[in-house]
Amino acid sequence: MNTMCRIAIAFLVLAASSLAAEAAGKPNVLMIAVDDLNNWIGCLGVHPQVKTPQIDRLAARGTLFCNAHCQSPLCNPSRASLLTGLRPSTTGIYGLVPGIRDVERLKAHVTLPQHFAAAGYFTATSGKVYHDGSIKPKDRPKEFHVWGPAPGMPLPPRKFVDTPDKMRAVDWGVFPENDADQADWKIADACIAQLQSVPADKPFFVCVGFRLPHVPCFASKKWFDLYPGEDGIALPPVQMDDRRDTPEFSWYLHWKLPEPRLSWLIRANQWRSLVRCYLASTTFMDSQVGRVLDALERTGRARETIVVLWSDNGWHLGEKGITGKNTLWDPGTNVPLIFAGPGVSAGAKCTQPAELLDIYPTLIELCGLAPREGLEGHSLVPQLRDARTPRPWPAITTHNQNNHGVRSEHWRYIRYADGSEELYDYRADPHEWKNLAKDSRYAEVIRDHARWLPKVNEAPVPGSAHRVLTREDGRWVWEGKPIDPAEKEE
Ligand SMILES: [Ca+2]
Ligand SMILES: [Ca+2]
Repeated sequence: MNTMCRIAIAFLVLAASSLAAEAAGKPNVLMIAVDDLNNWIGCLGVHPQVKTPQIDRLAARGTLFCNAHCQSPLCNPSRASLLTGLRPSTTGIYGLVPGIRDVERLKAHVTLPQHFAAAGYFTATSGKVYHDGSIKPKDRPKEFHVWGPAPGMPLPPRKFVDTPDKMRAVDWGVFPENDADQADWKIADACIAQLQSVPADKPFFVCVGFRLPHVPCFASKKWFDLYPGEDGIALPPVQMDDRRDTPEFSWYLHWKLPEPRLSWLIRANQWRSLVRCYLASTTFMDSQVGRVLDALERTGRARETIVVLWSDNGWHLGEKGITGKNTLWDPGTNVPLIFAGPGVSAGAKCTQPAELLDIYPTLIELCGLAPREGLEGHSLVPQLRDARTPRPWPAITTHNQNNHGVRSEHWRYIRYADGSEELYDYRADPHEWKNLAKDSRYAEVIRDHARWLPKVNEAPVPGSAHRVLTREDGRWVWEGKPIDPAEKEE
C-alpha cells in the first residue's frame, strides 16, 4: 500500500469515527407516513365514529397538531415537498410524475433522510414513503441505506363497485379474508424487521409508509364489525348546493377524477358504503401502526426515539360534491400530524397552523443536527415544548401552478390562478359553506392572508403528468386536454 492510500484510509477512518462521535447520543427517529388519511382520527374528534386507538395512543404521549395541512393535496407533490423541505411552488412538482431526481434543479438537493445519513444516522425505509416509483433504482441507495419492500394492495378477482371511471384501484369492500395478505400488514412486517436489526452503535432514522385508507378501501370483516351497519354510519355534513358560491375555476382543480362525484354515490346508493369502508380500512391501518409502535418498544430504544406520524393529504367523502383529494378545502388539506418522544410535551393539542413542510426543520432541531439553509418550513419545536405558543405563519396548500389555500387559525383564503377567491371563517362556519370573499367587510382579512401567497410560482417541471392543470394558447388544460366548461361533471 502506498503512502497516499494509507493517508486516504486513515482520513476515512477518522471521518467515519468523527461522524459516529457526532451522532452518538442523538435521538432516533421513527417516521410513520399514512396515505390519504383525512382528519378522521379519534383524537381529532371530527368523525364521531372513527376508531384509531393506536394513533390516539401515540397522540396521548405526544403533541397532536389539529390544524396541520399538506403542501399539496396529492401524493407525489406532497411527499416531494415534505422530503425536500421545499414548497410545490418551488419544486415545480404538481403531478404524479416526475420524481425529485428527474428534476434538474433538485438532482443534488439534500433530502430529509440524506441529511440524517450525513449526520451519522442509519437510515431505512419500507412501504410508501416516497411516492411509488418516484425514485429510480439507481438513486435509491443515495436516499436511504436500506430499502425494504413496498408491496401494492391485493386485488379481488373482480371489482366490487362499478365506478364510472372503471379504474381498478377505485374500489371498496370486505377484502381480503386474512389481514396478513394486506399490503399494510406486510409493510408493518418489513418495518418491524428493520427496527429489530438497526445497528446498536448509531442512531437510526427509520421510515414506514402505510397504503390505507388510500383506495382501494379494503379491510377484512373484523374491522367492519367494529362499526354500525350502513344505516348507522355517520355521513360527513354536506350542503347539497355548497358549490353555488365557489368559483367556476374551483372545478378545474379536479376537473376529471377517477374517484366518483357525490351525485354518482347517491344515485348508486354507495355513499354510506364508501364511508364505512374508509372507516374500516382506516382502523385496520391503525392496527398496523400499533404493531410498529409495539416493535419500537421491544427494541428498548423507544425512550430515546422521536416518533412522527403524518398523512400526505386529506380525502373528501362527499363534502363539496366530490370524493378524493385535489382540493384546497379542509377535507383535502387537513391531515393528522403527531410528534412524540424526547423533547415533546405529552397529551398536548396545538391549534396553531402547521405544515408538513415543517417536519424537516423540526426533526433537525429536535435531534440537534446541523441546520440547513433554504428549507421553506419552520421548526415546530416551540409548539412541541408548549402547544399554546403562537405561530406567525399560516399553512399553505398548493394544487397546480398558482392555486393556493392559506389557512390561519380561524380563516381560509383561497386564490386560484384566474384570480378568483374564497374566504371562510371557521368560527362561524366550520364546514366552509359560506364563501365570504366578495363581502367588502372582509377586505382586510383577505389582504392579511394574501400577503403569504408564495412569491415563487414555478411552471410544472418537464415531464409533469397526471392531475396537472396548465394554461396553453389561452385555454385551461387538464391532463393534456383543453377544458370545455360544458362538460362539467357535478
Ligand atoms: Ca396520498
Ligand atoms: Ca358554499
